[in-house]
Amino acid sequence: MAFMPVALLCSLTILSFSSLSSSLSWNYYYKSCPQVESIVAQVVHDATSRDKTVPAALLRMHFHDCFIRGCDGSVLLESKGGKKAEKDGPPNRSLHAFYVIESAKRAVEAVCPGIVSCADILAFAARDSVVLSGGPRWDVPKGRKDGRTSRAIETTQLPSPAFNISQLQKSFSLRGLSMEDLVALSGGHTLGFSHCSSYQNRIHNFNSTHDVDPTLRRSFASSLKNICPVKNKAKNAGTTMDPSSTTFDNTYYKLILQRKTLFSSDQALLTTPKTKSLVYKFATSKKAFHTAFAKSMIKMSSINGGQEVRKDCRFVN
Ligand code: HEM
Ligand SMILES: *[C@@H]1O[C@H](CO)[C@@H](O)[C@H](O)[C@H]1NC(C)=O
Ligand SMILES: *[C@@H]1O[C@H](CO)[C@@H](O)[C@H](O)[C@H]1NC(C)=O
Ligand SMILES: CC(=O)N[C@H]1CO[C@H](CO)[C@@H](O)[C@@H]1O
Repeated sequence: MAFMPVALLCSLTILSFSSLSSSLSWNYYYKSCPQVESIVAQVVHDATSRDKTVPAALLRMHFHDCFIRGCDGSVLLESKGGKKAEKDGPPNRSLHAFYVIESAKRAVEAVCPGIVSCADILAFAARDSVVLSGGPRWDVPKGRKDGRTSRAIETTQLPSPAFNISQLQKSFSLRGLSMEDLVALSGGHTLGFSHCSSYQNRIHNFNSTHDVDPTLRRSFASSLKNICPVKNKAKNAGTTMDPSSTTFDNTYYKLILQRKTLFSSDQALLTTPKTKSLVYKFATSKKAFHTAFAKSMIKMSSINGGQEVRKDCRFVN
């Protein structure tokens, strides 16, 4: 699998990014841009009232940003010349709503030019997205810098939906994240939508003995097959992550227990005693999920990277 060599090569760099996280602080913009969080919250709120898919998009965008080169806004950069940026790498189909971050940045620049990084704006926007969807609120550590590099090929460092538990554990631990972080953060899948291509492998030609992944509930697999036929499939076909896909509740964990989640990586959380007991805990208590999610988001969003404050989130200075 192409994932391994890249991941190994990059593991050292990723570890050194996470050790920089102590450079973040809670009151970073206290004097230089006290209004920044309310400005971003307003932009995210307005965008969400026009398009309900915005919160899921921004939450996932922040995750992708943090997992590649640390949370440094690398996901926001445009491809330049022949050099394709992360945005144009393979698992980019669900990344959208970049315009929301760009418009928040413009609004912030109008008040405090050159002060607030795009990476921080994305971290605020991800938090605001969760709050707007009925999830927990947390204080975002601040002071990230924007990076100057974004490479499409590096999106292969993102965990794949076909990953098993050991592959997921490895991907998270390379970034200083634990199994508890893995279970809590996977709860982001209570929001949003997935295209057929992300779970097609589970419902057609799964392996040489099973056409359909036997860990999927049969009735659920049939409905997925109707949405995603092998042939004549609509390019944008897919399904919501959970029936309450705009609400930040704990339905996702209940669905795992019912074998009705879309990805092998979701179902894999039942395959070790430790992760399984966390799935039970979060399925039983929305409060426990919310508390754990907030804590793990602070950890994930503290994986630091860049070196400048970009003027425009799409281009390096
Ligand atoms: C554990 C490893 C993870 C894997 C393998 C994974 C994989 C995926 C895949 C394949 C999709 C669907 C893409 C598509 O077909 O459109 C998706 C969507 C999504 N993911 Fe994850 N993900 C993981 C972790 C996370 C984390 C940590 C978060 C945030 C905390 C997150 C938040 C989301 C959201 C909100 C969506 C819906 C996006 C939208 O509707 O625009 N995921 N994920
Ligand atoms: C997970 O997948 C990897 C790579 O295919 C394999 O080496 C490993 O044994 C698998 N682990 C489990 C727990 O299935
Ligand atoms: C196919 O997958 C099922 C469920 O994971 C497993 O039990 C079976 O051994 C697999 N078959 C092959 C040939 O790998
Ligand atoms: C929206 C977008 O940028 N899509 C790109 C995703 O990546 C593929 C290549 O893997 C491009 O062909 C798409 O244009």
